[in-house]
Formats: sequence, C-alpha cells, structure tokens
Amino acid sequence: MKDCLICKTPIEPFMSFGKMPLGNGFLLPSEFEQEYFYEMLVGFCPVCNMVQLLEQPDRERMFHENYAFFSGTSSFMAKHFALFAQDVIQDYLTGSTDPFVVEMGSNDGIMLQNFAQAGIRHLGVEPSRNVAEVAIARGIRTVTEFFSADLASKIVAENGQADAFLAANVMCHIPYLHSIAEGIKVLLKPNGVLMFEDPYLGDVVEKTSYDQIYDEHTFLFSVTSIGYLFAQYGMEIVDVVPQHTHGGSMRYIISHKGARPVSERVHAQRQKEIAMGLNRPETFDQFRQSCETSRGQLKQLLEGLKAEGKRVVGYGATSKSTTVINYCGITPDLVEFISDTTPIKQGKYSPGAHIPVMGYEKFTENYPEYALLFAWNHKDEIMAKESAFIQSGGRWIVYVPAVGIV
Ligand code: DWN
Ligand code: SAH
Repeated sequence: MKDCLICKTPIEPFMSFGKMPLGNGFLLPSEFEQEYFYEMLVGFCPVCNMVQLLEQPDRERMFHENYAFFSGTSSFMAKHFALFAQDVIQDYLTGSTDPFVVEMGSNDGIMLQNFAQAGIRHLGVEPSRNVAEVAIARGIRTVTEFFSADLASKIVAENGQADAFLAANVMCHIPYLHSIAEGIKVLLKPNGVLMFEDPYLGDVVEKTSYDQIYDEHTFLFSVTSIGYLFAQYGMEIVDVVPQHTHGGSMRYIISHKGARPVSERVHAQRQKEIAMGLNRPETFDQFRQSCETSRGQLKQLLEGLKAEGKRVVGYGATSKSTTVINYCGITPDLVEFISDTTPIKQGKYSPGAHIPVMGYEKFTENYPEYALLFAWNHKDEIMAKESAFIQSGGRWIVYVPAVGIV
C-alpha cells in the first residue's frame, strides 16, 4: 500500500512491470554493471481517480546535464508548438501591455522560441542543463532549476506575475504536484491562464499504449483527476482540447476559480470518462490484461521473424521503448539495433536489454526487412520521409493500438 500522491488515500498497484531501468538511461558497456533499476508499479486512486507510479527514482537521476531527450528532434512537434504559442498569444495575451509567459520543462526551447521571436517577455524553467543550454544559446531566457513553489515566489519577485504558465509533457513527470500547483497559484495574475498538455489516460487505455508508463511519467492524467487537484488550490479547468500529439494527449486550460467561463467541453469530457470507466478499478484490471495480450503477440511476432531469418531494426530509441523492450523481453537477437537521430543516444545501448543505438545512416545504408516503430507517436512524420524503405521492400512492425505488420 502507498498513499496517493494527490489525495493521500492508500492505494494498491493494479499492475507490476517488475524491475525497470530508466526510460532515458542509455548507457555504455562500462556502465552495465552499475545500471539502476526500480520497481515499476502502477496504481489507481479510487477517490481522486489519479493513475500513478507507486515508486519512482529521484528526480536528479532522471533530469540532469546528460538528459537524452531533445524536443527539437521532431519537426512535427516544432509545428505543433508554434500553433500552441499562436493560440496563447491570440487568446490570452492581447489584453496585456507587457505580457509575461513562463514555461516549465522548456527543454531546448521548442515552444518558447515562438515567444522570443515575437518579442514577448518569457522565462523557461528547465533543470536538465544540456537541453537548457541549447535554448539559452538561441537567446531564450531559461533558468536551470526544477520548478517549485519556492522558485515561483522568486520568479514573481524578479519579474512580476505571469499572464500564462505553460507546460507540455512535464506536469505528468512531477510527483510533487502540490508544490507545483501552489507555485502556479502564486505566479499567475488574477486573470492569468495555466495551459498544459500531457498524454491522456483515455487514449492510453483505449489504445493499450502501456509504453506511456515509465519512470518519468509519474501520472496518467484525466480531466477528473486534474480537476480534483487544482480545485484544492482554488483553480478550475475552463476548457479541455484533445491533441493528436504523443499518441493522444489532452490540453487543460485552467484559471483561478470564477475568472473565466467554463466551457461545456469540460463537463462533456468528464461524462466521457465515466462512460469509459476511467473512474472504476475494473477498467485497469482489464487494461493490464490487454497489455499482457499485446506483449505475448509482439514477442511471438518477433520470434517468428527471427526463426525465418529476417532482419528487424528498431526505429526511434524512445523512452517509451524502454518499457516495451523490457516488459516484452525483447533482446538484441530479436532487434539488431535501434536507429535514432539524437547524437547523445548514438553509440550507447538501450536501458535494460542493451540493444545498440545507432545513427540514422545505419538504417538507410542497409535497410532491414522490418522496422519496429518505437516512435509510433511520430508515425505521420516518419512515414512521410521513409518511402525509400518501403520501396526497398521494407515493412513496419507496430504495436499501438494493435500488434501487426503494416
Ligand atoms: O514525455 C516525454 C516526451 C515529450 O519525450 C519525455 N519524458 C521523454 C520523451 O519521450 P520519448 O522518448 O518517448 O519521445 P519521442 O518524441 O517519442 O522520441 C522520439 C525519438 O525518436 C527521439 O529519440 C528522436 C527519434 N526520432 C528519430 O530517430 N527519427 C524521431 C523522429 C521523428 C525521427 O524521424
Ligand atoms: N516540453 C518539452 C519537453 C518534455 S520532456 C516537450 O514537450 O517536448 C520533460 C522535460 O521536463 C525535461 O526537459 C525535464 O528536464 C523537465 N522537467 C522535469 N521536472 C521538472 C521540473 N520540476 N520543473 C521544470 N522542468 C522539469
């Protein structure tokens, strides 16, 4: 039993992935012996409905000066964040004379660059020094720290309150969400807006995309659980907008209670969550069974291809792939190497299973018969540029929403 990180109700895990390495813990052979593992247990809180990890590595183990994920590796995501910024500017900043925007988890500046280019006062809060330095070199104001209630007070003292507080794919990474919510409460102007997006629990359950569960993802959010958290800080969700990014995400728009009208979409989405059973423990027992089925099918498919002597290569050394590889027992004899465009991952080995990670040219210079699409959330972008692979007779192996060859 562990206490829910949001409402303190004692909760039991509904699923154990066993010992897991860090999702982004790409490593060298000299580091294999000291590789870090933790128990990956997932629980559902029957009171606030938050789905969460029951144990997690310390934040400094995950976010540091050698953080392996650079947001700029996807051109599709760069476009997505340009549109996000445009929405913020048009809908929430036009009434302010000298608007100020804060982004938590700003990484290499993929979103804030749009505010910087528009001459809007901004501040990124990004603890992983190597990615933050990319942003700083591009002229994006960034502090290399973990956001917290204490940091929020400092930011207000130095810059005044913010018109908008933004976060993409980071809120769900933070176990100490009470400190974050407290900080946002202090930081936001009376009519300021909090906008954040994260992978959506409804999509994960519907698509059996269990690979969204790994050390960095403390939570899988729903409108219900997020509404519960922010209500404790006198804030409310005023709108929700589903997103296609990261395999299905939800954007939450939140303000101080009473500051803005609440869209009908918020209530409608809550009703949908009830209809999907996202408030019931049985849903997660069913989810676990679907994960087990998916695991069996993927392993069988890969073993079958190996028996036929086919070459299979992984595409995208994603954090998500660490869960798939280690949960399904995918070994280097089933997947020869993983192709990835991120320099810091290349020449290293995947966490846990130690499959080599190679540069993209290794993939193109000698196409395999099959590519296992670990970066499935970027499918459209990848398909658009990989026509030569298909023309060479190559096929894609996918596992979300179902295991198969396409
Ligand atoms: O939540 C998180 C999201 C935003 O990013 C973080 N916790 C960590 C990370 O998760 P991920 O590693 O699962 O993210 P992606 O965006 O699915 O990673 C894609 C990987 O694939 C990157 O390493 C880059 C690589 N890639 C590639 O080799 N060729 C990506 C594209 C689009 C490509 O064409
Ligand atoms: N927003 C980017 C990056 C997401 S990866 C995108 O959507 O592509 C998550 C990022 O959050 C990492 O860069 C990590 O260093 C950062 N992070 C983790 N904990 C944080 C905290 N407490 N405050 C601010 N950033 C944090």
